[in-house]
Amino acid sequence: MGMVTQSSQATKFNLKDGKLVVAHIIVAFLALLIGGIVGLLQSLVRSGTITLPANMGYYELLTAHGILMALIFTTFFIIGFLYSGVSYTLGGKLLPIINRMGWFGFALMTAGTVLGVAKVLTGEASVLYTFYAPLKASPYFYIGLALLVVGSWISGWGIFYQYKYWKRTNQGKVSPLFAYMSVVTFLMWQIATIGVAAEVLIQLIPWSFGWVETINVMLSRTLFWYFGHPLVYFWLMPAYICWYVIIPKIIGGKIYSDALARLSFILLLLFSIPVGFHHQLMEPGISPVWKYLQVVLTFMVVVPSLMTAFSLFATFELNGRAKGAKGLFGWVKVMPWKDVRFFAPVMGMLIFIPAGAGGLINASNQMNAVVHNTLWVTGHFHLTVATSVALTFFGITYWLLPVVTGRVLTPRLNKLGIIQTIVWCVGMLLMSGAMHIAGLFGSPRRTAYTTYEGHEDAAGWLSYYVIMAVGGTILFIAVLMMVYNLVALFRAPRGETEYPIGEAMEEAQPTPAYLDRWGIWITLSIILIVVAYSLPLMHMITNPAPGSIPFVTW
Ligand code: HEM
Ligand SMILES: [Cu+2]
Repeated sequence: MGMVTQSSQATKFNLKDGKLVVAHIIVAFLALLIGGIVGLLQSLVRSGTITLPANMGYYELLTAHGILMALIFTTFFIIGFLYSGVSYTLGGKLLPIINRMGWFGFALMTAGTVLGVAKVLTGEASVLYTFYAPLKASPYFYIGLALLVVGSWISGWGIFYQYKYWKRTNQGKVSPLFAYMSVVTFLMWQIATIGVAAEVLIQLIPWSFGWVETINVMLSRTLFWYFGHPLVYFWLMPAYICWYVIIPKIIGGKIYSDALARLSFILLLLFSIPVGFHHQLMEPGISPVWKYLQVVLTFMVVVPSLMTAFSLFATFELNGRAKGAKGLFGWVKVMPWKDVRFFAPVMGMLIFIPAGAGGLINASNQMNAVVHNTLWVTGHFHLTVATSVALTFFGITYWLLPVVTGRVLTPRLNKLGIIQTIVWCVGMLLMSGAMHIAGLFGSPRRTAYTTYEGHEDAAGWLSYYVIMAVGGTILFIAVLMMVYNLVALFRAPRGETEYPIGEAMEEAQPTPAYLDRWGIWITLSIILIVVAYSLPLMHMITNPAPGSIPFVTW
């Protein structure tokens, strides 16, 4: 196995596949727009600035926001982005059957989205995006979610199949890094979504139709978080693909090490699934032994995270030095800060440093007891998914949309993109900062405006809620700017934009063949899952607490 060959890479993007990518991006940004409107309303309600009309509940809004942002915006964008890179790097076009699978997956996901969101907006599913039992939504809400998951499976299978086809027709060659990472991402997704599919199909749907009377609540929450933690890595891994593969090309540098990048993705596959209990640390009914084991496995994710940080900064520094930068930090100055394709994802990366530190706090049993279910947690994931991931996705959009539609990013749009990124960061630092602090003072998440009967603790939270509302308003402006920029990208001048795929450094070690031995990695992943989950799951099933009838509390 020698150098990373990208010989089969096309020079021009296949515009037929481009349409599929565009369709995913449009749904993603529609979700961002509607989710943004709802987010703004929430931050205004919480601060007591506005009161909702009597027929609209806070939980209705919060459910819509969580679903549209965390599930719809992310999943559609990710599939569009990964399909674009798979089409471009694996032969220059998707096999016709895979293009059709992509459209079929898209159709199922869109149908599921419309059904699920409709049920939320008609007030039949105010169960939040975690849809915890025993809160009960309309069965059609869960069916919508199931369609979303099944649609994403079909798209994922398309990626596996295109990869397999490429390997067969390019024997002996190292696969393109982008495609490899896409396969790992969807393998992880495939294994993780089995949990939520089981919860929805076996437990929630029969129970909400009334076919069975009660539900095993502990089991349902455990199945949810078996999926819920890897979900956050499903958001993150595509952002890492941009950081590892795209950014080096944009700055005119090289990927530090192809093998290291692949290994870090394998570690993410192994250590993102058997760890869901770190979301259930405060729950009774799970023995501390299993919580302890899963927390240890959680902290293993530090390894691929630091590998990622190391190789990104190595790429930056080596590239800076090649451009003549001197001194310890001289390379910082020669980075292309005025290029939104670099600036937006890099702001995401920088914010990921404090965001990740917050995550270590959340995952630590004792400290989790302090922040659990407070606004701190909401502040945390607005830094991770709503900034690190979202800004990276925005940064991708500024070149991806021109690539797949045969247009070019104009200097004016680039500038608007930079401004949009700055406005997002300012709004988010205010909103998320206030959430973190209010949370440390004990303010609960997921609550509308209340003074708790004039309690003095609650009075102390109010000024932070006002900062949250100001930040939320600024953020909403940034959402509108992003949507404006997206529309402008569709009307940008025609021309050719290169798909920015980085290449590995010449002197890097050759990529070892064992990284492509999927059997080994899937087996290892399953072993870890079995070790971490089988006994506690068996315990929950054989010694269940009394099952719960459904509750509709709104
Ligand atoms: C205009 C931009 C945004 C604003 C103003 C905003 C505001 C808020 C507020 C005020 C809350 C609720 C706090 C509570 O009562 O617990 C919230 C929750 C949430 N937000 Fe955002 N947000 C924005 C963007 C985003 C983005 C881009 C994402 C993800 C990609 C996101 C994901 C979430 C999630 C998952 C929740 C939790 C819902 C729940 O607890 O069930 N938000 N947001
Ligand atoms: Cu987690």
